[in-house]
This record gives sequence, structure tokens and C-alpha cells, in this order.
Amino acid sequence: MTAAQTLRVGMVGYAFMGAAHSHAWRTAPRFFDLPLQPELTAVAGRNPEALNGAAAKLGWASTETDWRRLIERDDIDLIDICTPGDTHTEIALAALEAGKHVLCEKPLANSVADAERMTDAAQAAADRGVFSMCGFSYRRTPALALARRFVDEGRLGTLRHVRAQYLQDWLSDENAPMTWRLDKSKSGSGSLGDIGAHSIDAAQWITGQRISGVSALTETFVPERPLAGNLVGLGGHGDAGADTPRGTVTVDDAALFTARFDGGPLGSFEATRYALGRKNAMRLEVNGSRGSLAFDFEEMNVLSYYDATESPDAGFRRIFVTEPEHPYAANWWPTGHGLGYEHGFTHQVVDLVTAIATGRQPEPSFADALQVQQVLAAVEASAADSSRWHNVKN
Ligand code: SOE
Repeated sequence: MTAAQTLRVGMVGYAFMGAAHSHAWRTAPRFFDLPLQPELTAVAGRNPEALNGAAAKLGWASTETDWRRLIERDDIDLIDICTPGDTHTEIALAALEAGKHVLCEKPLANSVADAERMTDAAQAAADRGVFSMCGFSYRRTPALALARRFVDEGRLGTLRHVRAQYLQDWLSDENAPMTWRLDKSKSGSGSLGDIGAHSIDAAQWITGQRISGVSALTETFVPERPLAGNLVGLGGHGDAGADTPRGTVTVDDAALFTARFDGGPLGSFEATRYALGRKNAMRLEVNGSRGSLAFDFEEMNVLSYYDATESPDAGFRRIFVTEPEHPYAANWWPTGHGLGYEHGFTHQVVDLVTAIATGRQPEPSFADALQVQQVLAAVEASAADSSRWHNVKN
């Protein structure tokens, strides 16, 4: 197979997102006819022992202990950034400058200023045929892609409400240890950017409208947490004693905001890691003048649809989004067998590789992700300003 038919990937980071992306790079060519064949050429990380173990487990052909080597190598065509947000800008700018395509995990950056720099570089690189995408993978969940199709087809009529919640509970235990996600210098924000960003992107993409202004509340419920290294040898989190060293949480634990979309609908958004019992409940409901849609990622193969043109007692219909005519579904299993969290990442690779091969700007672009960053910034500004209304800069 000649190099022209392959897309040789270098990935930075190999934790949760690195594992999900690796699965997607391996799986996409086995279930979809791709115009370029991805190759898992190299993975970069700082800890040689852990890196070698991850490369063997996740299927990478080589390793580098400095991500800059991936940029220098002429056997790598695309850089996949799966690291915390404080590293996204430096890596993406270097990769684009070196003529390498970029897939960057969300949120794009830890600040609007950095997101703007990345967007400017991406737009200049696209003029040279070097493309980039931001990894808002929930767009590629078949049920949410079907929701977008329904809105595009006018089945909901004029949109009135968007109701988005992203509920997790992994921080409900006050002794759950510090992680990079709780350190603003690494993550940029807490629930807001980590999971709220998914809701913002999905809501804007499905409705085809952008958030123009917000009023927000944020809260940090547990201001200090045990430093993870001090829990080694202790049982669960509950063993952290009063004398266990603790670190300061510098991000939001929960964010709530109301929003206005530029086409008129009103929005309500909630992101939290304290919704005990909710594990990954990314929920979205859209109400229009002719119907409603509702989705909950904890039942990710189902899209609920209320069609106001039917008899009122028809109620919400539960569509099992596995029919061959549904987005992405024809390439997987017979109807009714269902897909999982990892399939959104595989579909993300399919769409990215296809866009690159056809010379088309992949979506969401860095410019799309910059707009999400603007919403995040407006939410934080409003929360710091007694929840006063803040318009979203565009
Ligand atoms: C947070 O726990 C998290 O891992 C996010 O960082 C991911 O983007 C989301 O897909 C699942 O939850």
C-alpha cells in the first residue's frame, strides 16, 4: 500500500481519551470503506515504562517520550491531541506549522485567546490543504445525528426550548482525590468545560443556532481534596484522614446557566459531577412548535420523539436508532443490536479521514470550537458578575 493511501497518525497522550481514540483509529477502517487507511504510527508520552505498555495494549507501532518528535517525523501525517487542555495550543500550533493535520480533544483550549490563536493557524493551514477538527464526539452518536436530521427536516417546526443536562457523580465522595481536571491551570475549568462544552456544542449543532447570551451560576462544593499520591495503600477514598495532604480545587464543580439562541429559542444548561447515581447522563431535549426530541446518553441508542401532528395520545415515540437508514448504523450490526460510547469516536475518525481525503474542512472546525470557548467564557464571566447577563462574543 503506497504512502498516498495511508494516513499515518501520531497521538499525544494515552489515558482515557487516548484509549478511545486508539480504538477508533484501529476500528474505523474495519467497518467503513475509508479513502485513506489510518496507521497507528507512534504514540507520545513522558513516562517510558507506562508509554511502552500503552503502545503495546493500544496498538501503536512506535513510541516517543517527547511529542515534538512526532512533529519532526516525516512518517506522520496527522497529530491526535489527547492531553489536558493546557497543552493543546502549543502542540496544535507546532503540528499545523509542520503541515500535519490535527485532531484536538475538547475543549479546544483553556482560554479564548489560545483558541483564537489555534483557529487563526488552522485557517491558514487549511489554505495549504492541512486540516483540523475538534473532538466533540457526541455529534457522532447516531441518535444525536438523527436529532439533527429531524430538526433540519423541519419536523419540530419553530424551536422554542433547548434543555441540556450533563450529569455525572464521580466527585460526590468528598475524599475522591485531586486530578488534573480539578486544577484550572491544567483543565481551564471544571464541569463547565469538561462536560458542559459537549452540551453546548451538541445543542448548537442540532439546532443550527448559536448561543448569543447567558446568565450563569457556578459552584465549587468541595474546595480541597486529598492529593492522589497520598492515598496509595489506603483502601477507598474514605481512608483519607484529616492528616492526609490536600490540594486546592481551583475549578467549578457545577455550572448552571440560562441562554438565548440567536434564532429565538431559550436554553437551560446544567453540568455537574455531583448528581449521585447519574454516571454519564448527557441529556438533551428540544421543544418546537410541531414536536419535541429527547435524548439521554445513558440510553444512547434511543431517540424519543413527540410528533404534534399525530393524535395527542400518541405520546413520545422511542426510536431505536439502529435501522440501516439511520446515521452510521448501516455499517454495524443488524437492527436492534445497539452501539456504545466508543462508536462516536470511530464515527469521528470516519468523518475526519473522509474530509481530509476529499479536501473538505472537517467539522467541528477549530472556529466552531472557538465559538464554544466564547460561550464558556461568557458563562464564567456571568457567574463572576452576580449572574448578570453576558452576551457571547463572536
Ligand atoms: C469527564 O469525566 C469525561 O471523561 C469527559 O472528559 C469526556 O469528554 C466525556 O466524553 C466523558 O466524561
